[in-house]
Amino acid sequence: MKRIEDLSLSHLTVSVDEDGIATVSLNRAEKRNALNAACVEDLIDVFSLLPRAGVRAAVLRAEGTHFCAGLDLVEHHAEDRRPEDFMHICLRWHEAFNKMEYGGVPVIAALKGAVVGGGLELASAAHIRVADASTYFALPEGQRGLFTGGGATIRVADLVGKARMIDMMLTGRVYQGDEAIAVGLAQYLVPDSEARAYEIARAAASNPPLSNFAICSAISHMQNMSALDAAYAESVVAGIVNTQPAARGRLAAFADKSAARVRPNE
Ligand code: 1HE
Repeated sequence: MKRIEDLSLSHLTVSVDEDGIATVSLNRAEKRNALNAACVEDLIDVFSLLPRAGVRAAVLRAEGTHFCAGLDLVEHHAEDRRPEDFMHICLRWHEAFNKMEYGGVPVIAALKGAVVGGGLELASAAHIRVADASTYFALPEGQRGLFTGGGATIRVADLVGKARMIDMMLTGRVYQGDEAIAVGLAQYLVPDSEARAYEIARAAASNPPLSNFAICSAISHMQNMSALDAAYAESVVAGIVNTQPAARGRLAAFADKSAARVRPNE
C-alpha cells in the first residue's frame, strides 16, 4: 500500500501528527484554490489513502484567504471541453468527494473567505463545516452559464433544502455569518475556524475508530436507502460497532459510575 509520504501531489499538502490527526491543505492560493483537474486527482489520492493509513480525523484547510473558488474556470475555458470530457471530469469530482464522505474518517472543513461553486461542493463533502467571520457561501454557476457538477444537487440540497439551493443558483445569493449557520451551510461560526476545526478533530479522534467509521460512512449510505433497508443496515452496523472490544472499557466505566455523565451546557 502507498504511504502518505509517497504520494506525489500537485496542489495539496498532507501531514499527519502523532495523534493521527491529518492536515490536508489546499495549496493553490494564487488561484484562490480553484479546483483544476490535477487538484481533483490529488483529492482522490489523499482521501483514498487516509482511511487505510491509521488517520483518526482530518482537517481540510486552505492556504491564502479563500477556502476554494470552485471549478478552475480558466482551465475549463482553455480546454474547450466536449460534453463527454466534462462528464468524465465530474465523475472524478464525485470520486474525490465520495472518498471524503464515505471514507469513514471524520473530515472537518476549516472555512474562510469564498466557499463558492465547486468550493461549496468540496466543503459539503466534509462531515463538519466550521466558518469564520470572513466565510461566505454562494453557487455562482448560473451567472457563469454553468451548472453544478460536483455533487451540489445532492449535498448542498441536503444541507439547505431544494428551494434555497435553487434561489442561490438563480440569483447568486450569498450566505454568510449567522444566516449561513441558520440555513445549515456550516455547523459552527467562530473567530478562528482552523483552531476550532482542530478541537473538533481531536474530540472526534478520541472515539473508537470503528464508531467513527460507522458515523462517517453508514449515515451517508443509509440516506441513500429505503427506510426499510436503512433500518436493516443500521442493525447490522450496530451489531458490529456496539459489541466492539474497544467499547467494553467505556461501558464498564459507565456501569461502575466512573464515566462522565451527559449534562447540559453551563
Ligand atoms: C481562478 C478562479 C477560478 C480565481 N478558476 N482561476 N467559481 C467562481 O465563479 C468564483 C470565481 N472567483 C472569484 O469570484 C474570485 O476570484 C474570488 C472571490 C474567489 C477571489 O477574488 P480575488 O479578488 O481575491 O481574486 P481574483 O483577482 O479574482 O483572482 C486571483 C487569481 O485567481 C486570478 O488569477 P491570475 O492568474 O489573474 O492572478 C484568477 O483568475 C484566479 N482565480 N478564481 C480559475 N474559479 C464541477 S462544476 C463546478 C462549477 C463551479 O464551480 S462554477 C463556480 C466557479
